[in-house]
Formats: sequence, structure tokens, C-alpha cells
Amino acid sequence: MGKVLSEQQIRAYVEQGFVSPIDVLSEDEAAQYLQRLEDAETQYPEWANPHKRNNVHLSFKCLDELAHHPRVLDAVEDLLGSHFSLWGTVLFCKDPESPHYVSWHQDATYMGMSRDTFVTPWLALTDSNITTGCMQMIPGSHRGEIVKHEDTYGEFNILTRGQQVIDVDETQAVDMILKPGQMSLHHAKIIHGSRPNQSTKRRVGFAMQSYMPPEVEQVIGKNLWLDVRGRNPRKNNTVLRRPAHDLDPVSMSDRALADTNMDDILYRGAAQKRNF
Ligand SMILES: O=C(O)CCC(=O)C(=O)O
Repeated sequence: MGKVLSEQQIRAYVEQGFVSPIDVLSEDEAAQYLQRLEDAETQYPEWANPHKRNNVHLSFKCLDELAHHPRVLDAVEDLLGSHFSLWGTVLFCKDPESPHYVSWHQDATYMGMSRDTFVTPWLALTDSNITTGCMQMIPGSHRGEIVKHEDTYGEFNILTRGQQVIDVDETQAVDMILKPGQMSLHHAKIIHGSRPNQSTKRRVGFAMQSYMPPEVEQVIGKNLWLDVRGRNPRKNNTVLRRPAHDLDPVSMSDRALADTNMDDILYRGAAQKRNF
């Protein structure tokens, strides 16, 4: 038994490449976090919107708290051991009845990391289910190599390049059905995606992308890391600073660095650069 995950859940992660659902917040707590996030989006739209969705945890306390939530970190520790840092975060929101989707892909493809032993918690702040367009995973697909991705730049595809794995056997897909306050955990190489939101409600997911042990280093861009647990020595490491309050100028200047770095890495060699 780990701190949060059972032996069976740890085995499921190793064998299938994901584990879900894990309780993190009560539904009331999730509703409070959603309210704080939506207040931030309304008050400071320039710092949290579909085109400014990366590293919002360096601007607003509510997401900083979630990225440091003991249940999240303890579950990650069960999979990675007691030393790890956070690379970045992405807010994946889908508006009601919107055509936006995420094509089948493997996260590690364009992230520029030296190794692929890292894990992403995806925390639901609203219902994430078949109607609202939950994530779907192809079990065991993390055990092979990174497969060929085609950059489609599809209009409604909310991945940077619209990158897509061809020839996915969708009959194998498992739905990550989450209530508000629950999370899934997925491996860097799992093939996953999500369909449009056909419901009349918003779908909001916070992907902490990703927690990585110190042997995983950034090899394309700068090593900018938030130290979250244990000791994480890396060559040329810059430690990002947490916001002491919303829009803290200290963490906001670190966010500017981290956002630019992430853009440079994810769009390296791309035929097009989109504004998210
Ligand atoms: O939110 C989604 O639908 C997809 C998110 C995703 O691809 C990820 O967190 O790696």
C-alpha cells in the first residue's frame, strides 16, 4: 500500500499506463476551487484563457494550491518515489456544446525530456464524462516507443500542433470518468485523447504536466522546475517561485519565462505556431 494508491492501483498504472479515479477533493471543495478559478478568469482574463492556459498555477493561488495538494503529491510519490519536481501545468477547458477535442497522442513526443518516466495528474473541477468529453486512454500503449505523430493543426484540435497518432484501435479506449474533485494519473507515453463536449455544461480539467524525478532533464530548452518534493539536483536548474498571492510579480516573471520556454520546446521545428 502506498500513501494514497493501493498495490492494485500501482500495478494498474505500471501495466495499463494510467490509474483512475482517485479522490482528491470533496465535491464542495472542488466547487470552491472552480469558483476561485472562474473569478480569476473573469477578473484577469489576460492571465487565464484558452490562449493563455499554460502555467496558470504561477499566477493564481487556487491552482498553486492544487499543484501542491498533499493527496496529489502523495499519489505521485507512490508512483515515482520521494524526489520529484513539477515541469508545468495546462488548463484544459471545453465550453458547453463546443467542437473542441484532443487527438490521440503521447505527451512525451514533443516535451523535450531526457527520459519518459513521468506522470500527469489530471484533476477534474467539473464532471468529466462521456457527454462532457472526458479523456480516453489506450491501455498498455505506454509500454512501446513513441510512435509516429502527424501534425494536423486541426481547427478544433486543442493540442498545440494538432498532433495525432494514426491507426489507434479505438475499441480499446477506456473512459476516464471523473466527478468534480477526482483525478486520473497517466504515463508520459500512454496514447490518449478526448472528444468534444456535447453537454450544456463546461468541462474543466487541470493537468499537472508533469511531475518528474530528478533524472528526467529538459534537453531542448531551459531547465525551469518547481521543486515540490525531496531533492532534485539538475544541471543548469532554475527553480521557479510560487505565488505568495494572486498575480504576485515574482511568480509572474517566472511564468513569463516558463511560458516562453514551453512554447519554444513544443513548437520546435513545427510548420505552424498557434496561439496556445
Ligand atoms: O483535457 C483533455 O481532454 C486532454 C488532456 C491531455 O491530453 C493531457 O492532460 O495530457
